[in-house]
Amino acid sequence: MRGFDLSVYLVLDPGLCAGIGMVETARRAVAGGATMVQLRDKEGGTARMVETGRALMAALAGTGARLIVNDDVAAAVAIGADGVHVGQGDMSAAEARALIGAAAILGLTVERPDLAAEVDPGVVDYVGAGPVFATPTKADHKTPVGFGGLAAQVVASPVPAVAIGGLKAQHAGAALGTGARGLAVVSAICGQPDPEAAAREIAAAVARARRGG
Ligand code: TZP
Ligand code: MG
Repeated sequence: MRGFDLSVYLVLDPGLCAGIGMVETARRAVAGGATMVQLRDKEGGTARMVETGRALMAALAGTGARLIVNDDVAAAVAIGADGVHVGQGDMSAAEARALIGAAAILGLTVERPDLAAEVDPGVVDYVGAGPVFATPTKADHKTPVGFGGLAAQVVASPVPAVAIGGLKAQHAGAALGTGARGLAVVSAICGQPDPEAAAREIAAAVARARRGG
């Protein structure tokens, strides 16, 4: 499997990134220290995903940041993305793994400790755990679990976890204190006046948290 670093995981949203666009947002965020980028476009359809995804691959080439595609495995394959992220209501992790191959990175959303405990580490590479806080970014998100609930999911998971849901740089200490490896964010970077600075602030907070302070 390709190596990956969950420290600063940017989830793109076409609406929130509308100003400078998803590709430019990702480029600037990675310049600021984002380590992973997820293309998440619920309305665009596969053709738009593939077009944007190819532009993202070009923008991220040589940076070391990984490109993950949300839900659309066919798009991920067409893009040649580094991996795929599926949720509980999507294609099963086993099915996604069969389609993307052994070398790709596979992420799975877990929303409860029992779902985290069911994860097969031979199939799934990382989990997205949360939502920590309520967020307007995802209208249908599950009941927020707070850092206590996050910890329960992280501890139950046999694979590394990235925390998600309303997170900002100031939450890095609490999130990493649960054992999570990083912060997944949308609005803390997308639509910010300076996405590079926003990513840099989160990266610095994660690095500080990892040092224990
Ligand atoms: N999954 C759970 S919460 C969420 C997703 C995709 C959205 C997080 O967005 P934000 O703006 O970082 O709160
Ligand atoms: Mg999904």
